[in-house]
Amino acid sequence: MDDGPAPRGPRTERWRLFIAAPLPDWLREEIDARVTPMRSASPHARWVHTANLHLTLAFLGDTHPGDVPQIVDAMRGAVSGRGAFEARIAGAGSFGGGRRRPLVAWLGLEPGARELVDLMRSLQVLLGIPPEERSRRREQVHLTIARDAAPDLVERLREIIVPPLPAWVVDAIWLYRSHLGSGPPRYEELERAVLAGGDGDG
Ligand code: 2AM
Repeated sequence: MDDGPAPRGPRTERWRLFIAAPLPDWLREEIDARVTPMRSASPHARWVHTANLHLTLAFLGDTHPGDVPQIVDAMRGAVSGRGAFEARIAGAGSFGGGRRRPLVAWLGLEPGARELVDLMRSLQVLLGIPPEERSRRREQVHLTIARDAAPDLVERLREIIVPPLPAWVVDAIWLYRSHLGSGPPRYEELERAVLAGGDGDG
């Protein structure tokens, strides 16, 4: 049966959404200062733009804008009863690295990883993400620094976090809309859910 042309207009509008814990400006700048010398040594890697450094908790992908209120409800449910917590960048690692899966180099977190995984799991349940989509990789709390990276870049990342970066307080999670274009993506802050005791201003 011919269903005719697909409906157009607002009903088919999709926003590329994700939920993440942001990093305070001073921390992004500090990471940038330490990573900058690495960029010129590895110009072929795709380096995450400093303004875009974040800790992803859930990637929602193309989503109908009308679903945003439910997503925000899930975020509020996930933070409910949870306090703001301390986090610090610690360790480095990678995903992929095979021919078909280019290496993603990231910095880890300790303390703060356990709390972020708890938040991730709550979000997955409240957002109705099916268990088969809850991969271990996504549960590895990570701050992506570069994609299409060379393997030695992970070693270099371990070196740049000596001396350690200062800790900060994670006090909110944000729903972001990602605008893709020719340059780095632009992340628009849509809504936030504040953890108990936080003001959400980073
Ligand atoms: P990550 O690099 O922190 O793992 C915004 O696009 C964020 O969503 C990215 O930084 C990435 O998180 C995650 N993301 C992007 N595309 C994705 C996909 N197809 N599947 C899962 N996560 C994705």
